[in-house]
Amino acid sequence: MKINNKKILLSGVAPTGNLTIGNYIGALKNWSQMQAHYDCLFIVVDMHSITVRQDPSTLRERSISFAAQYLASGIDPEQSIIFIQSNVPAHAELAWILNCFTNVGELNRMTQFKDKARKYSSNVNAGLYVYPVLMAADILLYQANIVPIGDDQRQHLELTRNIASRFNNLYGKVFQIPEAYISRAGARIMSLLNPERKMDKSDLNSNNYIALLDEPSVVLKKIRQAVTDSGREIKANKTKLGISNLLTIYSCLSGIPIAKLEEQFKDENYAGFKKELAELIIETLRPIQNRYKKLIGDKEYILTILKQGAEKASERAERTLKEVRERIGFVPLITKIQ
Ligand code: AQP
Repeated sequence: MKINNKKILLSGVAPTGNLTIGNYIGALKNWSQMQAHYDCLFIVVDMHSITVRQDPSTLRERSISFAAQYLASGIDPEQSIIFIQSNVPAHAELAWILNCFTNVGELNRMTQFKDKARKYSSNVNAGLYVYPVLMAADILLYQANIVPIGDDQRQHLELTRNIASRFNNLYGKVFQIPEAYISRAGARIMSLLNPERKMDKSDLNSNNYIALLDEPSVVLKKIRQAVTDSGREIKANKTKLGISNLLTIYSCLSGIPIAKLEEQFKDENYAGFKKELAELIIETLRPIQNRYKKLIGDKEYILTILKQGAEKASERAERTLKEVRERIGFVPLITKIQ
Protein backbone atom coordinates (compact mmCIF):
# COMPACT_ATOMS: atom_id res chain seq x y z
CA MET A 1 0.00 0.00 0.00
CA LYS A 2 1.43 3.39 -0.92
CA ILE A 3 0.30 6.59 0.72
CA ASN A 4 0.21 9.69 -1.57
CA ASN A 5 1.93 7.52 -4.17
CA LYS A 6 5.11 7.54 -2.12
CA LYS A 7 6.79 4.28 -1.21
CA ILE A 8 6.74 3.44 2.49
CA LEU A 9 10.11 3.52 4.26
CA LEU A 10 10.69 2.26 7.77
CA SER A 11 13.73 2.36 10.00
CA GLY A 12 14.65 2.39 13.67
CA VAL A 13 17.35 2.17 16.29
CA ALA A 14 17.26 0.37 19.64
CA PRO A 15 17.70 2.71 22.62
CA THR A 16 20.92 1.19 23.95
CA GLY A 17 24.20 3.02 24.53
CA ASN A 18 24.69 6.42 22.89
CA LEU A 19 23.81 7.44 19.32
CA THR A 20 27.10 7.91 17.51
CA ILE A 21 28.34 9.70 14.40
CA GLY A 22 28.23 6.19 12.88
CA ASN A 23 24.46 6.17 13.45
CA TYR A 24 24.29 9.73 12.13
CA ILE A 25 26.22 9.01 8.92
CA GLY A 26 24.70 5.56 8.35
CA ALA A 27 21.12 6.34 9.37
CA LEU A 28 19.88 9.68 10.79
CA LYS A 29 21.44 11.98 8.19
CA ASN A 30 20.01 9.86 5.36
CA TRP A 31 16.61 9.61 7.03
CA SER A 32 16.14 13.35 7.07
CA GLN A 33 16.99 13.50 3.35
CA MET A 34 14.67 10.60 2.52
CA GLN A 35 11.62 12.21 4.13
CA ALA A 36 10.78 14.24 1.05
CA HIS A 37 10.82 11.19 -1.21
CA TYR A 38 9.22 8.48 0.92
CA ASP A 39 6.35 8.06 3.33
CA CYS A 40 8.55 7.47 6.39
CA LEU A 41 8.13 5.81 9.78
CA PHE A 42 11.02 6.18 12.24
CA ILE A 43 10.88 4.05 15.36
CA VAL A 44 12.71 3.95 18.66
CA VAL A 45 12.67 0.15 18.97
CA ASP A 46 12.68 -0.20 22.75
CA MET A 47 11.21 -3.74 22.65
CA HIS A 48 14.39 -4.87 20.90
CA SER A 49 16.59 -3.32 23.57
CA ILE A 50 15.24 -5.54 26.40
CA THR A 51 16.86 -8.61 24.84
CA VAL A 52 19.74 -7.30 26.95
CA ARG A 53 19.05 -6.29 30.58
CA GLN A 54 18.21 -2.59 30.87
CA ASP A 55 17.76 -0.38 33.89
CA PRO A 56 14.05 0.68 33.69
CA SER A 57 14.46 4.40 34.34
CA THR A 58 17.50 4.63 32.04
CA LEU A 59 15.58 2.85 29.27
CA ARG A 60 12.63 5.24 29.62
CA GLU A 61 14.90 8.33 29.61
CA ARG A 62 17.00 7.02 26.75
CA SER A 63 13.97 6.20 24.58
CA ILE A 64 12.80 9.80 24.90
CA SER A 65 16.33 11.10 24.39
CA PHE A 66 16.74 9.03 21.19
CA ALA A 67 13.42 10.38 19.88
CA ALA A 68 14.66 13.92 20.63
CA GLN A 69 17.93 13.14 18.80
CA TYR A 70 15.94 11.89 15.78
CA LEU A 71 14.05 15.21 15.78
CA ALA A 72 17.21 17.26 16.36
CA SER A 73 18.88 15.50 13.41
CA GLY A 74 16.13 16.65 11.09
CA ILE A 75 13.17 14.27 11.35
CA ASP A 76 10.10 16.40 10.76
CA PRO A 77 7.04 15.08 12.63
CA GLU A 78 4.76 16.87 10.14
CA GLN A 79 6.28 14.85 7.34
CA SER A 80 7.16 11.53 8.99
CA ILE A 81 5.74 9.31 11.69
CA ILE A 82 8.03 9.08 14.71
CA PHE A 83 7.12 6.85 17.64
CA ILE A 84 8.24 4.41 20.31
CA GLN A 85 7.72 0.76 19.42
CA SER A 86 6.22 -0.38 22.74
CA ASN A 87 3.56 2.33 22.44
CA VAL A 88 2.05 0.30 19.58
CA PRO A 89 1.20 -3.14 21.03
CA ALA A 90 0.47 -4.49 17.52
CA HIS A 91 4.23 -5.14 17.17
CA ALA A 92 4.11 -7.79 19.91
CA GLU A 93 0.93 -9.35 18.57
CA LEU A 94 2.17 -9.70 15.00
CA ALA A 95 5.56 -10.94 16.23
CA TRP A 96 3.86 -13.82 18.06
CA ILE A 97 1.86 -14.76 14.96
CA LEU A 98 4.94 -14.58 12.74
CA ASN A 99 6.89 -16.77 15.20
CA CYS A 100 4.47 -19.49 14.17
CA PHE A 101 5.48 -18.98 10.53
CA THR A 102 9.24 -19.02 11.14
CA ASN A 103 11.30 -22.19 11.15
CA VAL A 104 13.74 -22.82 13.96
CA GLY A 105 16.29 -23.76 11.30
CA GLU A 106 16.02 -20.24 9.83
CA LEU A 107 16.65 -18.65 13.23
CA ASN A 108 19.58 -20.98 13.87
CA ARG A 109 21.29 -19.53 10.82
CA MET A 110 21.20 -15.91 12.06
CA THR A 111 24.81 -14.88 12.57
CA GLN A 112 23.89 -11.88 14.73
CA PHE A 113 22.26 -14.21 17.26
CA LYS A 114 25.44 -16.23 17.46
CA ASP A 115 27.49 -13.04 17.97
CA LYS A 116 25.13 -11.65 20.60
CA ALA A 117 24.84 -14.99 22.40
CA ARG A 118 28.62 -14.91 22.75
CA LYS A 119 28.65 -11.27 23.85
CA TYR A 120 25.83 -11.68 26.41
CA SER A 121 26.59 -15.28 27.38
CA SER A 122 25.11 -14.91 30.89
CA ASN A 123 21.67 -14.00 29.48
CA VAL A 124 20.95 -15.86 26.24
CA ASN A 125 17.18 -15.42 26.37
CA ALA A 126 14.49 -16.46 23.89
CA GLY A 127 13.94 -12.79 22.98
CA LEU A 128 17.48 -12.59 21.65
CA TYR A 129 16.74 -15.66 19.53
CA VAL A 130 13.43 -14.43 18.05
CA TYR A 131 14.60 -10.79 17.72
CA PRO A 132 14.59 -11.09 13.88
CA VAL A 133 10.91 -12.09 13.97
CA LEU A 134 10.06 -8.95 15.94
CA MET A 135 12.00 -7.00 13.32
CA ALA A 136 9.92 -8.73 10.62
CA ALA A 137 6.75 -7.68 12.46
CA ASP A 138 7.99 -4.06 12.69
CA ILE A 139 8.45 -3.97 8.93
CA LEU A 140 5.44 -5.98 7.74
CA LEU A 141 2.91 -4.22 10.00
CA TYR A 142 3.36 -1.02 8.00
CA GLN A 143 3.60 -2.64 4.54
CA ALA A 144 7.04 -1.05 4.15
CA ASN A 145 8.50 -1.08 0.64
CA ILE A 146 11.98 0.08 1.61
CA VAL A 147 14.08 -0.64 4.70
CA PRO A 148 17.44 1.15 5.01
CA ILE A 149 19.76 -1.26 6.77
CA GLY A 150 23.41 -1.80 7.52
CA ASP A 151 25.20 -4.82 6.15
CA ASP A 152 24.76 -6.64 9.47
CA GLN A 153 20.94 -6.57 9.08
CA ARG A 154 20.90 -8.00 5.55
CA GLN A 155 20.23 -11.53 6.80
CA HIS A 156 17.34 -10.32 8.97
CA LEU A 157 15.69 -8.56 6.07
CA GLU A 158 16.00 -11.68 3.95
CA LEU A 159 14.26 -13.60 6.72
CA THR A 160 11.49 -10.96 6.79
CA ARG A 161 10.99 -11.43 3.05
CA ASN A 162 10.83 -15.22 3.46
CA ILE A 163 8.29 -15.03 6.30
CA ALA A 164 6.14 -12.57 4.32
CA SER A 165 6.22 -14.74 1.18
CA ARG A 166 5.40 -17.87 3.18
CA PHE A 167 2.42 -16.17 4.78
CA ASN A 168 1.22 -14.70 1.47
CA ASN A 169 1.51 -18.11 -0.23
CA LEU A 170 -0.65 -19.70 2.45
CA TYR A 171 -3.31 -17.02 2.87
CA GLY A 172 -3.21 -14.75 -0.20
CA LYS A 173 -1.38 -11.45 -0.38
CA VAL A 174 -1.42 -9.71 2.98
CA PHE A 175 2.15 -8.39 3.25
CA GLN A 176 4.23 -6.18 1.03
CA ILE A 177 7.61 -7.82 0.35
CA PRO A 178 10.16 -5.20 1.49
CA GLU A 179 13.38 -4.28 -0.29
CA ALA A 180 16.65 -3.52 1.49
CA TYR A 181 18.24 -0.13 0.98
CA ILE A 182 21.92 -0.51 1.75
CA SER A 183 23.69 2.80 2.15
CA ARG A 184 26.57 3.46 -0.20
CA ALA A 185 29.86 1.66 0.30
CA GLY A 186 32.28 3.49 2.53
CA ALA A 187 29.59 4.77 4.87
CA ARG A 188 30.46 2.13 7.46
CA ILE A 189 32.18 4.03 10.23
CA MET A 190 34.70 2.08 12.25
CA SER A 191 35.75 2.26 15.89
CA LEU A 192 38.27 5.02 16.68
CA LEU A 193 40.64 2.85 18.70
CA ASN A 194 40.07 -0.40 16.82
CA PRO A 195 39.29 0.44 13.19
CA GLU A 196 38.82 -3.23 12.31
CA ARG A 197 35.50 -3.14 14.19
CA LYS A 198 32.33 -1.16 13.48
CA MET A 199 31.77 1.94 15.61
CA ASP A 200 29.19 0.60 18.05
CA LYS A 201 26.84 2.73 20.18
CA SER A 202 26.96 0.14 22.98
CA ASP A 203 30.76 -0.03 23.10
CA LEU A 204 31.85 -0.18 26.74
CA ASN A 205 34.79 2.11 25.95
CA SER A 206 33.30 5.48 24.94
CA ASN A 207 36.65 6.49 23.39
CA ASN A 208 35.78 4.16 20.51
CA TYR A 209 32.99 6.42 19.31
CA ILE A 210 31.93 10.05 18.99
CA ALA A 211 28.48 10.41 20.50
CA LEU A 212 26.04 12.84 18.89
CA LEU A 213 25.89 14.62 22.23
CA ASP A 214 29.65 14.76 22.92
CA GLU A 215 30.91 18.20 23.99
CA PRO A 216 33.47 19.87 21.65
CA SER A 217 36.35 19.25 24.08
CA VAL A 218 35.45 15.54 24.19
CA VAL A 219 35.29 15.33 20.38
CA LEU A 220 38.71 16.94 20.14
CA LYS A 221 40.20 14.56 22.70
CA LYS A 222 38.70 11.43 21.11
CA ILE A 223 39.82 12.35 17.58
CA ARG A 224 43.28 13.28 18.83
CA GLN A 225 43.71 9.84 20.38
CA ALA A 226 42.09 7.93 17.47
CA VAL A 227 44.36 5.22 16.14
CA THR A 228 46.33 6.14 13.05
CA ASP A 229 48.96 4.06 11.40
CA SER A 230 52.67 4.22 10.99
CA GLY A 231 53.61 6.60 8.23
CA ARG A 232 52.40 10.17 7.82
CA GLU A 233 50.48 10.38 4.57
CA ILE A 234 46.79 11.31 4.67
CA LYS A 235 45.79 8.60 2.23
CA ALA A 236 43.05 5.96 2.30
CA ASN A 237 44.49 2.51 1.97
CA LYS A 238 43.35 -1.02 2.87
CA THR A 239 46.40 -1.46 5.06
CA LYS A 240 45.87 1.89 6.84
CA LEU A 241 42.47 1.35 8.42
CA GLY A 242 42.74 4.13 11.01
CA ILE A 243 43.45 7.03 8.68
CA SER A 244 41.07 5.56 6.07
CA ASN A 245 38.27 5.60 8.65
CA LEU A 246 38.99 9.23 9.59
CA LEU A 247 38.99 10.19 5.92
CA THR A 248 35.64 8.40 5.48
CA ILE A 249 34.16 10.38 8.37
CA TYR A 250 35.51 13.63 6.91
CA SER A 251 34.17 12.76 3.46
CA CYS A 252 30.70 11.74 4.69
CA LEU A 253 30.28 14.90 6.77
CA SER A 254 31.71 17.34 4.21
CA GLY A 255 30.48 15.70 1.00
CA ILE A 256 34.03 15.99 -0.40
CA PRO A 257 35.24 12.80 -2.14
CA ILE A 258 38.16 11.03 -0.45
CA ALA A 259 40.46 11.52 -3.46
CA LYS A 260 39.97 15.29 -3.18
CA LEU A 261 40.65 15.22 0.54
CA GLU A 262 43.89 13.35 -0.04
CA GLU A 263 44.92 16.14 -2.39
CA GLN A 264 43.74 18.86 0.01
CA PHE A 265 45.71 17.39 2.94
CA LYS A 266 48.78 16.22 1.04
CA ASP A 267 51.12 18.59 2.90
CA GLU A 268 49.44 18.09 6.28
CA ASN A 269 50.52 15.69 9.05
CA TYR A 270 48.18 13.45 11.08
CA ALA A 271 47.87 15.96 13.92
CA GLY A 272 46.87 18.79 11.56
CA PHE A 273 44.35 16.61 9.74
CA LYS A 274 42.84 15.38 13.01
CA LYS A 275 42.44 18.98 14.24
CA GLU A 276 40.49 19.89 11.09
CA LEU A 277 38.40 16.72 11.31
CA ALA A 278 37.53 17.44 14.95
CA GLU A 279 36.44 20.97 13.97
CA LEU A 280 34.25 19.60 11.18
CA ILE A 281 32.59 17.13 13.56
CA ILE A 282 32.08 19.83 16.21
CA GLU A 283 30.49 22.19 13.65
CA THR A 284 28.26 19.38 12.31
CA LEU A 285 27.09 18.45 15.79
CA ARG A 286 26.64 22.02 17.08
CA PRO A 287 23.21 22.73 15.50
CA ILE A 288 21.99 19.21 16.33
CA GLN A 289 23.04 19.63 19.97
CA ASN A 290 21.45 23.08 20.17
CA ARG A 291 18.14 21.75 18.83
CA TYR A 292 18.42 18.74 21.15
CA LYS A 293 18.91 20.94 24.24
CA LYS A 294 15.75 22.91 23.40
CA LEU A 295 13.73 19.77 22.72
CA ILE A 296 14.81 17.83 25.79
CA GLY A 297 13.96 20.87 27.91
CA ASP A 298 10.34 20.54 26.70
CA LYS A 299 9.42 16.92 27.45
CA GLU A 300 5.70 17.72 27.06
CA TYR A 301 6.32 18.62 23.43
CA ILE A 302 8.30 15.44 22.71
CA LEU A 303 5.66 13.29 24.41
CA THR A 304 2.92 14.97 22.35
CA ILE A 305 4.83 14.23 19.13
CA LEU A 306 5.36 10.62 20.23
CA LYS A 307 1.69 10.22 21.19
CA GLN A 308 0.57 11.55 17.81
CA GLY A 309 3.11 9.29 16.10
CA ALA A 310 1.94 6.22 18.00
CA GLU A 311 -1.69 7.00 17.13
CA LYS A 312 -0.94 7.32 13.42
CA ALA A 313 1.21 4.16 13.49
CA SER A 314 -1.46 2.20 15.42
CA GLU A 315 -4.10 3.06 12.85
CA ARG A 316 -1.94 1.64 10.06
CA ALA A 317 -0.79 -1.35 12.10
CA GLU A 318 -4.35 -2.23 13.03
CA ARG A 319 -5.36 -2.39 9.35
CA THR A 320 -2.69 -5.03 8.69
CA LEU A 321 -3.35 -6.91 11.89
CA LYS A 322 -7.11 -7.10 11.25
CA GLU A 323 -6.40 -8.69 7.89
CA VAL A 324 -3.90 -11.13 9.46
CA ARG A 325 -6.32 -12.14 12.24
CA GLU A 326 -9.09 -12.82 9.73
CA ARG A 327 -6.89 -14.82 7.36
CA ILE A 328 -5.50 -17.12 10.04
CA GLY A 329 -8.92 -17.79 11.59
CA PHE A 330 -9.00 -15.77 14.78
CA VAL A 331 -12.48 -14.78 15.99
CA PRO A 332 -13.03 -11.02 15.41
CA LEU A 333 -12.33 -8.84 18.45
CA ILE A 334 -15.34 -9.24 20.76
CA THR A 335 -15.51 -5.48 21.39
CA LYS A 336 -15.88 -4.86 17.66
CA ILE A 337 -18.79 -7.37 17.11
CA GLN A 338 -22.06 -5.52 16.54
N1 AQP B 1 29.38 2.41 12.56
C1 AQP B 1 28.35 2.62 11.77
N2 AQP B 1 28.54 3.09 10.52
C2 AQP B 1 27.49 3.33 9.71
N3 AQP B 1 26.20 3.11 10.06
C3 AQP B 1 25.96 2.65 11.30
N4 AQP B 1 24.82 2.33 11.96
C4 AQP B 1 25.15 1.89 13.18
N5 AQP B 1 26.48 1.94 13.37
C5 AQP B 1 27.02 2.38 12.22
C6 AQP B 1 23.46 2.44 11.41
O1 AQP B 1 22.60 2.92 12.42
C7 AQP B 1 21.40 2.17 12.45
C8 AQP B 1 21.21 1.52 13.83
O2 AQP B 1 22.19 0.52 14.00
P1 AQP B 1 22.80 0.02 15.41
O3 AQP B 1 23.56 -1.23 15.11
O4 AQP B 1 23.50 1.11 16.11
O5 AQP B 1 21.66 -0.21 16.32
P2 AQP B 1 20.53 -1.28 16.45
O6 AQP B 1 19.89 -1.53 15.15
O7 AQP B 1 19.72 -0.68 17.50
O8 AQP B 1 21.29 -2.64 16.84
P3 AQP B 1 21.75 -3.21 18.21
O9 AQP B 1 22.43 -4.48 17.85
O10 AQP B 1 20.66 -3.25 19.20
O11 AQP B 1 22.80 -2.17 18.68
P4 AQP B 1 23.85 -2.29 19.81
O12 AQP B 1 25.08 -2.90 19.15
O13 AQP B 1 24.05 -0.88 20.20
O14 AQP B 1 23.31 -3.14 20.91
C9 AQP B 1 21.47 1.17 11.31
O15 AQP B 1 20.85 1.74 10.17
C10 AQP B 1 22.95 1.03 11.07
O16 AQP B 1 23.27 0.68 9.75
